[in-house]
This record gives sequence, C-alpha cells and structure tokens, in this order.
Amino acid sequence: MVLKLYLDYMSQPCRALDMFMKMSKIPFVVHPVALRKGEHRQDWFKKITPLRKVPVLQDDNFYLTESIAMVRYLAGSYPTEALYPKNLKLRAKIDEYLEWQHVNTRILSSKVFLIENLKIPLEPLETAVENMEKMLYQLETMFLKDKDFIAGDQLTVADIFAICELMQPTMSGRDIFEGHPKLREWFQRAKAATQPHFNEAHAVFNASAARVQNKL
Ligand SMILES: N[C@@H](CCC(=O)N[C@@H](CS)C(=O)NCC(=O)O)C(=O)O
Repeated sequence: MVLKLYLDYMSQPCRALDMFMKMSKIPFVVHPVALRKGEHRQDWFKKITPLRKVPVLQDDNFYLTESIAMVRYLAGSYPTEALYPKNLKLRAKIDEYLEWQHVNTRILSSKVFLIENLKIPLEPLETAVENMEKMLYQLETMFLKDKDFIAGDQLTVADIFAICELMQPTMSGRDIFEGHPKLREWFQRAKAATQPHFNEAHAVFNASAARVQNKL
C-alpha cells in the first residue's frame, strides 16, 4: 500500500513533510484533515492517533505521529540523502536544528500567529513578538551564521522545516525579517531551492493570508 499522509496545509509540519516527501520523490497520497472543521477530533481520527494532531504518516497498518520521527523513518527506506544526508556530522547538525526548533522557531512564531490572527489571548502580542525576535536572533547567529543554509552550503530538511514555521507569523502581512537581512536572504534562497513544492504546499496558507490582509 502506498504511504498515506494525513495533513492540513495550514499546519507547518504538514507542509514541511509534504515538501520533504515530494522533493525526495517518495510516493504518497494525501488524506486531508481539516482542523478548522474539527475533523481531527472525530472518532475515526482519534482511532489513528489519540493525540489528534496532524501530520500522521500511515505505512500499511503502521501509524506514526511527530513530523521529525517521520523524517527519520522515511530516511530508513527512501532516497532522502540529498535532504537528510547520512554523513554523521552533517546529519547531527541537521538534527541539532530539528530538536531546537520545536520549542523555539515553532512555538515562538506560532504564538505570534495565534495571538494576531486567531485572537487567542495567550499573552500580549508585544511579548510574543519580542520572544520571536530573540528566536530569530538565535537562528541567525547560532545556526545560520555565514552559511548559505542551516547545515552548510546545501539545502536540507532543516531549512524546509524552518521556512514552513516562519511563514506562520507572516499571515497578517507582518515582515518578520525587518532588521534581519541575512535571514531574509536565506529565506528567499531556501524558498527558491524548494520550488515548485514550496508554492504548492503554501497555496492554502497564501489564500488565507490574502483574505486576512484584505480585511485589514
Ligand atoms: N510536534 C508535532 C506537532 C503536531 C501539531 O501540533 N499539529 C497541530 C497542527 S500544526 C495540530 O494538529 N493541532 C490540532 C490541535 O492541537 O488541536 C509534529 O511535529 O508533528
């Protein structure tokens, strides 16, 4: 049976997985799970994952949650060398970012998105923006440094996860790279290196962003 990816294109790890699999030429089918319609809370999805979160990868009767675990699982059986190389030190640098991003890039950019767009009062927007700024500074100085991409001179899955997460706080038209010219250049470089998959994976997000920005 062909692999199945349960996803919602509004979700950052879902978009990253979709791009990673397509760029690695891994055959799979998409099973959409519309979060805004609450489909992830329906009984059929709860049977697949009690966590009720997307993405979920299905390989026959094997189900896997957690996007980074999926990257590692797929790397065991598919040609992912270009985006997730086996070289120990290179892979360790990619993993270093993938471990860091959960509670940094992801949480801190998501918070700005959730407060600004979904009006969820987690904390004052200024606090969330300040914390996102600190994260962007660390991303630039600890991970990117003077390299073209996070792990070196080639695009890897680390860049794919990073650019998908960093799209989320741009929903309102916010320019998150103001004062971060190096990050802006890297973002554009990574985006160009992942086309046409970046645009395809972000079509739903971009349509939603256009609606939000037209209302402003
Ligand atoms: N650490 C998980 C995060 C999964 C996650 O938080 N998914 C969100 C969408 S981005 C979700 O399904 N949220 C639904 C909910 O929490 O109700 C991964 O990397 O796969």
